[in-house]
Amino acid sequence: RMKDDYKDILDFQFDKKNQIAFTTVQSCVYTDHRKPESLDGVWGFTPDVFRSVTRKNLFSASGKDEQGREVPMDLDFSSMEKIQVPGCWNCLDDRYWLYEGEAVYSRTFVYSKEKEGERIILRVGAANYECRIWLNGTLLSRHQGGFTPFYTELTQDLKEINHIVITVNNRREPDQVPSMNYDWFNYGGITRSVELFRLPAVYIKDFTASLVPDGTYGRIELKIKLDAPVQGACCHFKIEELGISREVLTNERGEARCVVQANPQLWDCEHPKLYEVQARCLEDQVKDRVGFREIRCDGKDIFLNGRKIYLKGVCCHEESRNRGRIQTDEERLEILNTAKDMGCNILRLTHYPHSERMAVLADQAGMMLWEEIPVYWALDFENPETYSNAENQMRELMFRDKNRASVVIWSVGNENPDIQSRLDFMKGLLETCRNYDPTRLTSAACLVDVNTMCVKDRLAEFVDVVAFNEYYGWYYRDYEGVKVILDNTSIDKPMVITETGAGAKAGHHGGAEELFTEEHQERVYENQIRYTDGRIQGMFPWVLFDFISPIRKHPMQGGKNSKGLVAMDKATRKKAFYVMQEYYRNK
Ligand code: GCB
Repeated sequence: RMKDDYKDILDFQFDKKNQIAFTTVQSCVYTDHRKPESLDGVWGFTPDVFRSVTRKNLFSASGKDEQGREVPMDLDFSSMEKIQVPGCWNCLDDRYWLYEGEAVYSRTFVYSKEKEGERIILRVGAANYECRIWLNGTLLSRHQGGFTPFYTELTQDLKEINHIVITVNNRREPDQVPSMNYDWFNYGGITRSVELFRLPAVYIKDFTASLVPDGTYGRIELKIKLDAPVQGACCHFKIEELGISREVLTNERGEARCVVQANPQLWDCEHPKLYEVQARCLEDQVKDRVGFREIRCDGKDIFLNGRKIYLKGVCCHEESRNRGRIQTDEERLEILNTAKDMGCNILRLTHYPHSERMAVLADQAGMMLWEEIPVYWALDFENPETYSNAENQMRELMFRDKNRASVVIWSVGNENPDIQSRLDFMKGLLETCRNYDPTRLTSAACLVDVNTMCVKDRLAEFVDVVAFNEYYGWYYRDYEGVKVILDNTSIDKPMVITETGAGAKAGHHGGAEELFTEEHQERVYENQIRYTDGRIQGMFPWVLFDFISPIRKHPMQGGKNSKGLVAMDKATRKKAFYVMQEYYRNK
């Protein structure tokens, strides 16, 4: 036994050494028309506290372990418990509600080749938090970060009948992004779709269509990148509705780019006009529906297509009524409609990337989006691996949503301590955003100094829009605090309040000074409006819907953050909802 235990340790080290870098190795343009084959549905499932399934290689390709014994000995894949993908294991069974650790997913699929040279790429929409993928016994990839998609090429390891094993581990660790402590529920599992793409030998890996942000509203930039450095391939760009048809040859890096004169009807919240944009190159073709708009700041103001705007926002987590992180398009439309009905023009999708479907639907609905990564509260800012993980999550998010006109702000963090390592960390992220995407604004929820009562955060110098969270009337009972902060802060940039609010149990009534009543929440919002109106460029109440949070243990909260303007049923509107509705509708 001693020997076996020792062997386990060696296995584990072996496993560590063989971990594949977590940055996106493969990627491909993901749009509706690519028509992937879905691997969603029922998978085998088992929690694996000791990680024994992967450590002992229970699914080895030869069917034998290193000592020649038959495997699996301790597991029968065909009789595993069943789970739905996408899904959260926490909702599968009460036994798993608080499970944080590794779990194994398994299924088989049939592959039949359609064309010589074709390539098969697997896309996992999101798996929280660390994910490893084995195909027919071979470890192919590893990814960290619970909310962004990643790609793995399967071509080399495919057979006719294939066994795919995916491990997902949602154990919180100090060096992760987010780290140990946060105010939302740590749902585990494969939480978005798993799909297979059948692509030609050389395919279009990246595709961008955007308005050139030069204030003329008359130039569109179109770009593609092939996944191989093929030079001289003809790329045909087309936007039929605008009469645009252009052929460009790829350069030595396999990229083609052009800027065309155009006079598009611009995308905005009232007229969310989208155009079908196509690119064809070699044997591949991509299509997407894209809106063209310009967002920029000048001094203290924010302009959409040259028109000054006020951000009538609200924050929102990604959570369904009873399926954890998993939402349907109907539920997403319900969120967009509730926000629209409140008079909003922007949603802050906190505190991590929500499903790409939300951005697609927001494009169609005419709702601007603020998107962010979970650089939340304290992280291991000194750790270079933590940084590259955060940067990777940011890149994956930008790669995914860069053609969505609705997304106007990339936010790199929320309420992080103002220490030097954090400043360097954030400056790195902001530079990444600007270099990758000059067509959007950057922001972060900066810190308020409650002693000197002003926004005081070195990060403010580096973002386009200075955001801050404040809870005057709730964590600090003095309603006027926010006024004092605005009096004391002088920053020549747009300032927005990215969080403000108060807890209220839906249906609980009482005096306006009684905590957790709808009346108190109502009063908090009335005061917020009173003290901030005309002095800031946008506001995002915290939060549209109540949500589950393990740190909310007051009996009035019952395990939920109850600062929602609407209850968790997503239907019961609290009194404060109507205060914001009246304010936004008239603004
Ligand atoms: C915050 C956090 C948010 C919390 C909120 C609260 O500042 O950014 O994630 O949920 O406060 O309710 O305390």
